[in-house]
Amino acid sequence: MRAVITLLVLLLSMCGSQTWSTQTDLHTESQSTGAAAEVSTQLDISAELRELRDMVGELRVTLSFTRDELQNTKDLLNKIEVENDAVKQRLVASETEVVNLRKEAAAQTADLRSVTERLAVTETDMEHVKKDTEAQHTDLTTVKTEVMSLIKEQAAQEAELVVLKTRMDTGEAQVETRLSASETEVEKLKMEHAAQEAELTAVKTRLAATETEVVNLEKEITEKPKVAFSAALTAPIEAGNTDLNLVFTKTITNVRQAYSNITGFFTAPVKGVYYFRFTVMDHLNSRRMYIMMFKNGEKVMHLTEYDTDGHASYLSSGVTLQLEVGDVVNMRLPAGSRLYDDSRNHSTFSGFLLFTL
Ligand SMILES: [Ca+2]
Repeated sequence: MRAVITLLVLLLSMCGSQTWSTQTDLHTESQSTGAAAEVSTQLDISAELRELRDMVGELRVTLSFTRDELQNTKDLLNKIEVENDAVKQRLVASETEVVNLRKEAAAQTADLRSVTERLAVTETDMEHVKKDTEAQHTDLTTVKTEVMSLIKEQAAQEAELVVLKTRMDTGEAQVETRLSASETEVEKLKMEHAAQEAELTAVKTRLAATETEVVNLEKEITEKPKVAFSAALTAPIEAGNTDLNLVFTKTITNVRQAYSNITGFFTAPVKGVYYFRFTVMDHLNSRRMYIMMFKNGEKVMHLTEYDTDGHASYLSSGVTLQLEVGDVVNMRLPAGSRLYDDSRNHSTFSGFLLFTL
């Protein structure tokens, strides 16, 4: 703005100076020539006036041009002012930014100090780490030596392992052979075991049957009537003119009391099959010995022996009889016959139940 005003003043002063200088020149020339040449002077003045008018016209054109230029300058100035305001705003923003940057710089400075301090600590730690690393390096060397030793040992162990594997493979082959043989034997034993189990089952079945039979037999024996007797004469006896009913008075055995040592009769207590036997003795010389057995009064047996030497001879026999309850059996001595006995039981009569019917 100041520059524009200065320019205007300069232009005006230039126009004034030209006018002044012209007037001055005119005054000076009029003094020099004097009034002598008044007509020519007036012509010169008119010429000069026209010249001045032309100059004024030129000045006016120049002024108009200057005005336009001034207006352009004003517009430029306004534009510059607008730009200046924008620049100011940017400047304010920049200043604010500068303030912020300063703050950040201060903060960064503080951080830098902190980092520096930490760096110092880190460097100290680094020294320690270096020392530790050196120590570890020494240890590492020791460990490497040990590792080399271990590698050698491992190689030796691997060689030994190969030997052991070979032995193990051989052993496995032998074991497999033996295992196969054992398995075959096991199969054979299993079959034998199965056969034995079957046999055992059969034996158990038979045993059970036998046990049942034993129980039944025991029951039968327990429940079976028990009849048995033996008796002896104890002394010599002789029949007269008639047959003599023999009474074996000395009872040796008499289960169920079916034999009577008073009558000499056996009386069947149950229906069944019985066995009877007898033995009689005498020592005769040229004489017959006789003995008879009767069932319900009917003769069952009649035996005889002719003796000549006077020494002991025996008649002995037995018979199986089927008897009903109440049937009787007894021994008789024919008339004129005799028998001998003493405490030694040379002459006896025995009988027992075989089974019931
Ligand atoms: Ca004899």
